[in-house]
Amino acid sequence: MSNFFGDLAPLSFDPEAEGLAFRAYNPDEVVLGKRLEDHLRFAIAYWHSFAWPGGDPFGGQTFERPWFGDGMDAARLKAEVAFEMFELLGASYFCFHDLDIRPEGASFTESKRNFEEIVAIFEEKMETAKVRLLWGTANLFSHRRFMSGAASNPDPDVFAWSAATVKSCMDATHRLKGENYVLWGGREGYETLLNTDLKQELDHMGRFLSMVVDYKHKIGFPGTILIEPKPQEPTKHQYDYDVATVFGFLQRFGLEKEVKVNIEQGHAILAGHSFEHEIALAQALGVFGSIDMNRNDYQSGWDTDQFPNNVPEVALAYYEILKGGGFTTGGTNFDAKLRRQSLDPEDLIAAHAGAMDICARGLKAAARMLEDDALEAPRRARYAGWETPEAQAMLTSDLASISARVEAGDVDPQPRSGRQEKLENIVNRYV
Ligand code: XLS
Ligand code: NI
Ligand code: NI
Repeated sequence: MSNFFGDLAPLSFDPEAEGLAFRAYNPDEVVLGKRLEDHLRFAIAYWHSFAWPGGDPFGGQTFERPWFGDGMDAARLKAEVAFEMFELLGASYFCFHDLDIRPEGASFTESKRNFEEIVAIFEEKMETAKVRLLWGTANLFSHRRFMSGAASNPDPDVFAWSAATVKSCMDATHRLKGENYVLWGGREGYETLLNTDLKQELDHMGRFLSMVVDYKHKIGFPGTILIEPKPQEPTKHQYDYDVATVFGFLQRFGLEKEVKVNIEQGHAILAGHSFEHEIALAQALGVFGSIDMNRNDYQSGWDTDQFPNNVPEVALAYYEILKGGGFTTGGTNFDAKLRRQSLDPEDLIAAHAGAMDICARGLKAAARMLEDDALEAPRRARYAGWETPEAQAMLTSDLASISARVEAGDVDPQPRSGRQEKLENIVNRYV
């Protein structure tokens, strides 16, 4: 026991509790025939909760954690505390990058040895712990070697280093029975076109991803490979800009059946979309995988990674997820960090507990909207004209025959209300 969280007891569902508890998230509550926990599939992000020191562009570390330091002892203590927090929160899953869990070694081999030692600790803890691995990933953006990208780096040695790193992270994810493997192309993009061969970089990224997919099949990893779109930050322009861009990229390399997307709320906002737009589009294109649940400050132009705190917004996101049949291998990963003044160990617990409650409320509202056909009935009515035989026949005919019908006077468009305000009122009855 690390005693980092003092005498805090595991949280339970208790809407009347004085202290820390779940007020809306009852994991065993059955919604649409499934336990809430199995719908939401909550995951804790190792990087934000245990590795992030609380810095911002103008200030350094604010958190003082007993495990901050470079050695393996620090990494072991960090793992200890992480699993304690997973237990306190009853977390279903966690997610990590290689760099979050191990110190950087003097060589690739030493880094890999450090990494594998901690992975072995995770494996042992997971034999008795409830928590499972939602996804693993590689940090191919923090170290200076990645300053010009990973798979898109002009230096083939960085491409090679990245490939070796992803291999080791996929091996670890497979070993820990992870349900997905994520690629977020942190620095896959450019700062200036003046020094960038955009076509070559995209081709290399396509080749790299094909190798990842081949390796998945080679080792028999049953999980899903996910790409996490983001439009900019850290680079000025990122190649995996949004869901539509990623889908075009996947199609170009014939990978649209092999790879799905992990959609993050804050990244959707940065791309000028809503979260629900990105989810709905991924569902429509057959590539919806998982979500990084957070919230972006609407006044800041960067990825603020705050814990979700807005039921109506979250409800619309889960609405699109449930409408598409819910998560399969994906889940709700809290890619969210405390504000840098939130120093207390309890702040970490409160942040997650509050976020889990918000998500539970959002998902339950979404489920009720679906059950009542509250939005789908008017949506179907809006498209009902397409159910007639003449309308269907038009889709397999041609411009000339359609034109003949119009010229014969058989067609008479009548504008109809889109009823947006009425629909918004309906949503507000649920949230
Ligand atoms: C950063 C990304 C990152 C990914 C994992 O903006 O959200 O945290 O989720 O590499
Ligand atoms: Ni993310
Ligand atoms: Ni992010």
